[in-house]
Amino acid sequence: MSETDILNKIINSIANLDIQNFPKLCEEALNKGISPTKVITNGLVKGLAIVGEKFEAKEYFIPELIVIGEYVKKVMKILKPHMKKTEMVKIGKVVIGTVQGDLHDIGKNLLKIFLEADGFEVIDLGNDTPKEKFVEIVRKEKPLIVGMSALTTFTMQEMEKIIEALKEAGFRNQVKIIIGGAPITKKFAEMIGADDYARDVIEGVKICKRWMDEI
Ligand code: B12
Repeated sequence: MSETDILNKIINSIANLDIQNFPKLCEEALNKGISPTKVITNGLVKGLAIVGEKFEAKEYFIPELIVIGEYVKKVMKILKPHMKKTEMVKIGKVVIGTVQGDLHDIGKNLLKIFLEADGFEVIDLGNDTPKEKFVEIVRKEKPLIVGMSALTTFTMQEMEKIIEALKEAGFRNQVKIIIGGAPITKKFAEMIGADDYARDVIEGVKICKRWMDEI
């Protein structure tokens, strides 16, 4: 089987919720020398996009989405040990979290894996994270970067509240803020005073690394 064949099989197995087959396919991909990054970006993420389309087309419903969320966690466990860890001392501390009221954490969990693989120390606040928690952890851990994720139009406004809370606590100038998630745009990031936005985790990690070089 060629690389494209395996990646297509991975995409289809996620899109069709063919859970049993997936771990085997991942291992097959890794054995063939396909990098875990490729398995995630050219396989997993593309499959998830189809799941999203099927949900929108009312082909899948909430129970399927819950299954897929759990499923992705298992898959990450298989792939994570294969991701190249930067051997150097940690290059910087990043606090990440999905904002309050939002339970979507697949994208945020991917961000964590990719940041860690590139040498960042990541403090993950999980999902449904209140602004007070962001402030508390920034005070305690003094990260260089704060990353926020929101997947719905009714939770994205929380990001602005978190930025305001960080300002009020006097930390805004001590951290760079990056935001992401399906409804987020560059314009929205500018509007609420975030430092940047990324369409995907690969771009997000690139931005974080660039910031580290600038510091
Ligand atoms: C899976 C899913 C769920 C699962 C989540 C499981 C989990 N553990 O995360 C469950 C079942 C819990 C769920 C619940 C709900 N969901 Co839902 N869900 C989805 C779905 C199908 C996929 C989301 C996903 O994980 N995508 C895959 C990941 C990889 O993509 P991603 O998160 O966007 O991340 C990528 C980028 O955005 C970026 N990124 C993300 N975050 C960040 C952060 C930073 C800093 C950076 C740099 C990058 C970055 O990197 C990733 C790729 O590289 C979407 C559909 C869609 N098209 O997005 C709907 C969707 C987001 N859900 C939606 C809705 C409405 C709901 C519910 C309200 C449903 C309901 N009626 O109860 C609840 C809300 C619960 C809540 N309070 O949050 C709507 C939101 C619509 C809107 N108005 O905003 C969507 C768009 C579906 C739809 N079209 O109706 N959902």
